[in-house]
Amino acid sequence: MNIKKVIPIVIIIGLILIFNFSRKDIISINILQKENQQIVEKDFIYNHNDAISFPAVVRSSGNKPVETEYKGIEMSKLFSSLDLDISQVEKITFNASDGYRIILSIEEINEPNNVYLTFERDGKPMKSKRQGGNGPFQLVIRRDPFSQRWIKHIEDIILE
Ligand SMILES: Nc1nc2c(c(=O)[nH]1)N[C@H]1C(S)=C(S)[C@@H](COP(=O)(O)O)O[C@H]1N2
Ligand SMILES: [Mo]
Repeated sequence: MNIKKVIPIVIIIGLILIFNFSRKDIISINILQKENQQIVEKDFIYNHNDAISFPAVVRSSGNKPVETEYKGIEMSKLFSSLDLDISQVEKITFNASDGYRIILSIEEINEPNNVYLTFERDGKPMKSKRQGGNGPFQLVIRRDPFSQRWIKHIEDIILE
């Protein structure tokens, strides 16, 4: 291959790399209830008045349990701040970008200090799956110590 053929290929590869690294994830969550859809932006969540920090033990496969600090909003408080009427809701489905899904009952969501939508771990915003993190948003169920239902990369929340 001569140099005149190689240069355009190198330029194209370079452009693809630049494009990929500069691409920003759109950070938001979709909340769906019947025919209504609400997009909750990251700024609303990051600056929420009810966000608190709490300790948790993270059990990730292949690793020792680690003590961490999560920051998040109690799910029931997030719903009230969004003016959602959850009086008729029985179950809440969480869908993640990797296809993982969990369903919680409204009773569990309403248990005090249990179910949190988290966005920060050890003082840093959680990274997306593409960037190798658990975020941007992860559910943390404090009374579920084995963390199978701590769904990472939440995309949609469906109220039924
Ligand atoms: N989106 C998503 N969340 C998830 C999972 C998953 O595969 N995808 N696995 C669950 C399980 S079984 C556990 S034990 C914890 C920790 O998973 P990890 O071992 O992949 O870190 O995350 C939970 N949340
Ligand atoms: Mo697991």
